[in-house]
Amino acid sequence: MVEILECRTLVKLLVLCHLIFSVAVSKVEGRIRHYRWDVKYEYKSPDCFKKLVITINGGTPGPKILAQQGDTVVVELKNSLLTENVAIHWHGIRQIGTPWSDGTEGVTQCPILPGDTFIYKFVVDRAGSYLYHAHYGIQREAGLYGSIIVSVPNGVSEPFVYDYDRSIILNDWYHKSTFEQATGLSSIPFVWVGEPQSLLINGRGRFNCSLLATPSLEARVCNMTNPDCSPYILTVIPGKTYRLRIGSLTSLSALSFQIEGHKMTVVEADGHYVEPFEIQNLYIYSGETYSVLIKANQNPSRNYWMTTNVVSRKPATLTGLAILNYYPNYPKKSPPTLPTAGPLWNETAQRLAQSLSLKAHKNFTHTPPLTSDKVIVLLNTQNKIDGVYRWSLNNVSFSLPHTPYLVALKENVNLNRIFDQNPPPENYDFENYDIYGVAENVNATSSNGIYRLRFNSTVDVILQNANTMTVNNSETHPWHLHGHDFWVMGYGTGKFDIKKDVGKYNLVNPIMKNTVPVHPYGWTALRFRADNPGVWAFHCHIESHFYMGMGVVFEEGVEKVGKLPSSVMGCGETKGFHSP
Ligand SMILES: *[C@@H]1O[C@H](CO)[C@@H](O)[C@H](O)[C@H]1NC(C)=O
Ligand SMILES: *[C@@H]1O[C@H](CO)[C@@H](O)[C@H](O)[C@H]1NC(C)=O
Ligand SMILES: *[C@@H]1O[C@H](CO)[C@@H](O)[C@H](O)[C@H]1NC(C)=O
Ligand SMILES: *[C@@H]1O[C@H](CO)[C@@H](O)[C@H](O)[C@H]1NC(C)=O
Ligand SMILES: *[C@@H]1O[C@H](CO)[C@@H](O)[C@H](O)[C@H]1NC(C)=O
Ligand SMILES: *[C@@H]1O[C@H](CO)[C@@H](O)[C@H](O)[C@H]1NC(C)=O
Ligand SMILES: *[C@@H]1O[C@H](CO)[C@@H](O)[C@H](O)[C@H]1NC(C)=O
Ligand SMILES: *[C@@H]1O[C@H](CO)[C@@H](O)[C@H](O)[C@H]1NC(C)=O
Ligand SMILES: [Cu+2]
Repeated sequence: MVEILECRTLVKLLVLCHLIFSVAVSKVEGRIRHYRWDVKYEYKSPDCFKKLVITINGGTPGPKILAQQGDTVVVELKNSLLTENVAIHWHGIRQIGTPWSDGTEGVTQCPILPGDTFIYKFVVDRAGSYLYHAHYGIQREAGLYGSIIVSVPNGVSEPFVYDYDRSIILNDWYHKSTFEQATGLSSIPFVWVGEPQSLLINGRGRFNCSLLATPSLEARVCNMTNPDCSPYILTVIPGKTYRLRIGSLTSLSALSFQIEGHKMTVVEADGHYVEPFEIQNLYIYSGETYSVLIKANQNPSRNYWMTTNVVSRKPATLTGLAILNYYPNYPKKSPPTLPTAGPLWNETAQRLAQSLSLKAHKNFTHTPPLTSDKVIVLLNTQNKIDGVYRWSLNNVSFSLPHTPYLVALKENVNLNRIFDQNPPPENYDFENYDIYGVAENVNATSSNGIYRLRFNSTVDVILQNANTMTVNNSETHPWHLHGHDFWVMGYGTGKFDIKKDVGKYNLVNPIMKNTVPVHPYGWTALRFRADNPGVWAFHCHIESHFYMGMGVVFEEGVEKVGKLPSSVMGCGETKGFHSP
């Protein structure tokens, strides 16, 4: 088989070579989707306020990856950030057989150095709506993200029909740099950046420049007529049905999304078909994707607001706005109404109800194993270590090693020098922990130990929420598992009861997902099969929370992993392994 790397050396023949390669393999294993990305800092004004953002080929969000099930995606990524490392995670792609392409710095690869070009190569093995984003420090917040759309194979139909397909990425946006924010998170005293300045819909938002201390002096920095921040406009043809693929990559916020005057029917979640249900507002957590169908069946002579607003935290951010426009009428005109107010931020019961409504489509149900081999309860708490604010699981706050686990474990280097060989606590006494109060002693410990799972065993993870270090406060955490989809076995409020709650699991039609929220003072139960050889992060998708230790790492079947490309090595204890 022709190797893509060989193609690369024939610079002049690249296109031809690529074509031959694509044709040669198209029958057997899908096409190659080749992308060349240049990642760099540029001045942009996504919400009218000019700041340094990370772009891919000049844009944020970056280019949309379009592929068909079975295709191989090749992304040749050049790090042109000059003074900053980078790594990109392909969120929702399981990386079966290519765990080194997961893009998780410290877990599956060394960071990509400034000036270096790194090649990600992986198969998109299941149709659906996915995302990609930076996975190094809190770099995602600088604007390094985009979407991946995988279509069904030719001749295969989906359990719903639509005329057009559009994608919408939601994000929250800060004016402070990632460096300033990260430094604040690890400072004594703790420096918190606060609520985001704006919400972005497809990379566009609107910050009210009059809110700056000296608006007239800052007019060149914050300019509300800058075309960068004109709202996203979705133009629809009257009578047609649209599939909106909606993803969220917020750094902090849980969101609600709604379209004035239009109901939405949920049909897909994280690449799995959903038993359809109709909603007025979609609750969406960072790292999740949904497809909803909307019918363009309203009065076409006016425009409608599409809005997104913060839920779960007391909002201090203006509603994000976009416009739904009926062809061929006034595309740029603001709707005649005031933007629809979303649901109240503290309607936790409604959000739990929507989580519970998500069931696998009856024709696409994957029955979960009826029992599990291992149960891991993870108590989610906010803590301090040596006076620094942290998040912990079972009183242990996660820290990344300097040498990626995958490389360390696969190359049999001296593991003791790389990470703590004790696994995280397996039988932590969460039952006697008061989840409603602030702990008397908020100190926790730190570790980079990992869970080593028996290959192909069935693992249950129960996420148990609790109070933070603030009285009467519990936050929503969206948990994301790399390398797998899991079955969502159940949600509950209060303390998980191992005796009673296991009996209430949905064994009939649980949805499979890769990201799921644990609601305030509640629990969420997941089940997955440890059948993907590799080392996989499982973490809260709030950028600052993972940075502050809210994650764990699972290893399974690492001995079955194929030969690692040397491009993932070169840092820490693997310096010597970096050979061309
Ligand atoms: C589900 O499967 C049944 C039986 O094969 C079929 O009749 C029905 O049309 C399918 N429903 C959808 C929505 O695909
Ligand atoms: C922007 O803020 C100013 C000052 O608070 C306020 O008077 C104005 O109405 C705001 N404009 C918008 C569009 O929200
Ligand atoms: C604001 O942006 C508009 C449109 O790009 C431009 O014409 C105007 O000069 C800008 N104002 C300032 C103060 O830079
Ligand atoms: C929700 O928050 C509002 C203030 O933002 C408050 O008035 C209301 O009582 C709260 N509702 C619940 C159910 O806590
Ligand atoms: C928590 O840790 C700090 C130092 O980081 C220490 O001063 C304090 O005594 C500890 N608290 C308890 C209750 O152990
Ligand atoms: C967490 O660990 C710290 C440090 O070892 C200890 O002082 C504290 O009591 C532990 N807290 C809980 C709730 O287990
Ligand atoms: C994994 O376990 C399942 C169910 O027990 C079994 O059907 C399958 O063959 C196993 N796969 C491997 C690779 O061991
Ligand atoms: C916390 O909640 C409890 C129970 O609802 C209430 O009695 C108490 O006053 C609240 N405390 C604060 C500081 O809000
Ligand atoms: Cu979190």
